[in-house]
Amino acid sequence: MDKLILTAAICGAEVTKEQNPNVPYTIQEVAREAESAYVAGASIIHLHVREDDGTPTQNRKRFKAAIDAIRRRCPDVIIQPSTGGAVGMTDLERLQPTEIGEPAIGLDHPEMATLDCGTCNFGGDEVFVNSDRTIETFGRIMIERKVKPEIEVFDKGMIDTAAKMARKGVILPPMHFDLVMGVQISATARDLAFMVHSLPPGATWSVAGIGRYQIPMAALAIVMGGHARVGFEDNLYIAKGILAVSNGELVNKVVRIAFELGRPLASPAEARKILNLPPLKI
Ligand code: KMH
Ligand code: ZN
Repeated sequence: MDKLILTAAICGAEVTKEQNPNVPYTIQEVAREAESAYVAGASIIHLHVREDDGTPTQNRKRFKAAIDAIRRRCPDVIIQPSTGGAVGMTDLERLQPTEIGEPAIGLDHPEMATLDCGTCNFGGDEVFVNSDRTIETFGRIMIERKVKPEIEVFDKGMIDTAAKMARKGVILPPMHFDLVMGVQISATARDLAFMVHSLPPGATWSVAGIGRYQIPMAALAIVMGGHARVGFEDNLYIAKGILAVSNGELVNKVVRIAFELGRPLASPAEARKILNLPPLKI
């Protein structure tokens, strides 16, 4: 079994300071939260950015400022911008973070970015739209820009869509998936096993359990040989009724479980190897 890669989704586009005052909006807050997760053991930061008032944005300058600030505090962490953005954004808006270089680590592109492989209901009237044409366009652009996709899937059909896109040559192997459990497909052990057994051969995977399922899903991934994503984007609580003080606190909880279960943690360099990313030249 590979060492455990922990991703911290530190901010998201939907959660607010009204729900948990520790949700980061400003660049300084984003960098603080990234550092808390990195110090606790996260090797990937899944990144959304906000305006100072909390409005989600995909503005490339705002992403660049956030990435530079994170990089100063976390020299070797893998930064994975979102191309999902927020519900209702256009494809062009969403793609902006793929245009940003990372000169501090000698790259003219981000190492990774998300690639959402289907449309999904987000509650109420909110629909997160990803047509086949969008997925194909994003896949092609990521190949052109040398950005490794983290393929986000919210149900089993999206895994099949990703496999179809791979057959078309717009997603390259080895594929890395993030299985989002508890938005569309239920966050149960049975459904997680079903998702994992539906992955294309050779794929790696992490799980993002939503809300109270975050830590139980991470625990399942630890024993199943997958990887795990935690953080405020998906869950704001460290225990029932108790708000988490930082993303680092959530990462630390999973690190403790992994230690007890005997699964060692991957460093960023080890995560790059597992994900088939080139090593850093710094
Ligand atoms: N905020 C959602 C609309 C991603 O980061 O790629 C999209 C999302 C997925 O969070
Ligand atoms: Zn996201």
